[in-house]
Amino acid sequence: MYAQLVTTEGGTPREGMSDQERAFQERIDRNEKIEPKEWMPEGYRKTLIRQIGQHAHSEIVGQLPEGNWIGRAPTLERKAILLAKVQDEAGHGLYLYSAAETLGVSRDELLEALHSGKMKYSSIFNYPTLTWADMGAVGWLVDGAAIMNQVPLQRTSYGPYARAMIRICKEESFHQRQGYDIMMKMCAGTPEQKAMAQDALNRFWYPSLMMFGPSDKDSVHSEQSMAWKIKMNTNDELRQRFVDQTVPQAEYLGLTVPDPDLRWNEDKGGYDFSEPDWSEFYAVIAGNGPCNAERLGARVKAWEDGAWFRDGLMAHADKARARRVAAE
Ligand code: BYC
Repeated sequence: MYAQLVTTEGGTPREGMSDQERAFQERIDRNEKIEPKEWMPEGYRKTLIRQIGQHAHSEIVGQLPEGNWIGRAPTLERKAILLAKVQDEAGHGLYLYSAAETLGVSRDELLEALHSGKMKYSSIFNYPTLTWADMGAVGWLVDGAAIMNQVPLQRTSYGPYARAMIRICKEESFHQRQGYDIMMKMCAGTPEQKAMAQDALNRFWYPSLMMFGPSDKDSVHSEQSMAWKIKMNTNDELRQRFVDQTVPQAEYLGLTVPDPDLRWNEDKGGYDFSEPDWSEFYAVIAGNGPCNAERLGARVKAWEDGAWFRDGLMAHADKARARRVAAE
């Protein structure tokens, strides 16, 4: 069932389009939003299910590396802020699963695909969070990269996805600021605290660059997804924007971006920088990153531990339905 839903078709050349497909593409070109019950090409629907589903999974798996620090936050205030952020990620997952459901896939099917490894989630969450400074780096860099990718998605062509993104982006900017605030505090602290902040930047820099996906020449889906306005920018465009925005922030903190080849390029009006190690990226998305097994194991356990609760809800819903039918 799931394979049928997510296998992305290899693109829709305009010249081979049916009248219906051409009319659809013209709506996209006019920036009209596509709504759930309207006709859409099968490939468009499947690409959206893949992307929105992966995005939803990233939100709920993304709770784990930070959830790891709630019990060890250094102050009550930091604990309350981190708790709120991690709860927000659960909310983002719910908006996105709901948006995916409007395309005809159930939440259970999506979760089953996550748990069986058929569906991906963002590579970044397969890296460990080793120190409190990692909470700063994750908020600053990971949420910063997420915002860079997600702000343009507020204009994506599928209505429910675009609308979910508006609220998510508002919350993500709070997340990014709380991360940067942790980094500022640590960089203004003792030499040991500043060294922890530098170490966190060193470990999270390249994995954050990988969040934008492979370089454009290797991106499988970008061309078709951009024609359908499911994606608004290429992976490399967003990665460049992220580097240009983040390097001055690192300088303000007095930290060094771990890239000896990082240089401002006057001609292009942006930084030249080293590419991530793409073999590491492909290993991580194939399931062989440092924490893949742990992350997936935690999600599967949460699903199994919650079975009694789902059963209870269903039993209640069945009883309520039976009472309604009896009363009619
Ligand atoms: N991780 O053709 P491409 C967050 C896969 S975190 C894993 O360029 P596409 C958050 C890709 O799926 C961010 N897999 O793909 C922050 C494809 O494989 P399949 C979540 C990746 O889809 C803080 C293959 O590589 N955000 O929100 O056009 C706390 C070829 O790539 C990754 C979103 O999901 C990766 N980094 O472009 C909590 C945003 N990159 O599927 C949560 C929406 C690529 O063919 N998604 N792959 O097997 C997107 O914008 C796009 O899906 C991507 C990839 C830019 C990520």
